Amino acid sequence: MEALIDKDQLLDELETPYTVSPEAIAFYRENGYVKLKQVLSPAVLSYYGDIITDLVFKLNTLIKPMEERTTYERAFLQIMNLWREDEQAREFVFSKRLARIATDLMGVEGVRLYHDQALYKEPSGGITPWHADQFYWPLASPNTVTVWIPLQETPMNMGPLAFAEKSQTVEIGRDIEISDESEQILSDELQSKNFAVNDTPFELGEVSYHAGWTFHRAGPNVSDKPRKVMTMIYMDKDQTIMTPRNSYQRADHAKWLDSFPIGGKPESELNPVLFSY
Ligand SMILES: O=C(O)CCC(=O)C(=O)O
Repeated sequence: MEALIDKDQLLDELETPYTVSPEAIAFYRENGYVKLKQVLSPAVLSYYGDIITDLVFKLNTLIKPMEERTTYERAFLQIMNLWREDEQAREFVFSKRLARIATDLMGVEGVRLYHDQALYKEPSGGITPWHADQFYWPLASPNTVTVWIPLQETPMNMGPLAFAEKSQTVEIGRDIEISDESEQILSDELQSKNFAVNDTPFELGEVSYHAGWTFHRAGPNVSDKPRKVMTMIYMDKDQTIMTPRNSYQRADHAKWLDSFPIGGKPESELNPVLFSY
């Protein structure tokens, strides 16, 4: 007999605070990322994971065979702002538990959503090349953070997310988009500067938070199952929009910030405050 799902209990979990230890906060601020265990229960991951997976396969338009894809296209199926598509996806994305952790790690008063995205690395999917996310965002301060939520246990053969520790503080490669070139240049740079890399599996329920300027990558998925991941990108609620520096930032300004005025806060309905003290 199938177990009955207590929806109120799932919703309650998404709202309930998770205590981030002072050590975890210090680790995040020093290293530009942190991995936290037992943030979400198997029940929440299974219930919302199914909803997210259905949306990914319904909305995905990338159906070319792997051999015909670019490196970026081989890395994952990327479906954005699921919260605008489905009421239950919105419940997950609007989790106060997850937004509060982002707030505590950055040490700000509250956070807004930049956007969410599901990142599904298919079986035989390739590497995610080294990159830093904030290259893509026209946001003035470095107070941005992404929560990376694997919807299943993620051993090394599925391509867990890996981080170059303390790399958020160095101004290398900040003008490089995700590509074979970024993988080559950044792995050489990061190695020559002796950055330690954390490349470890994720348990079920474990999530990571990484800062917008922290360099990260992921290996290929050589397993026979998709590596299903949901992410939310948060920004300090007092973040401001800056003049876009490249074509990606111009596109993001229109798409994710509703072209709100440069110099002001991103206060459009696309960027709700998800947690505030
Ligand atoms: O999931 C991946 O492979 C890459 C994730 C990533 O780059 C991100 O969430 O910023």
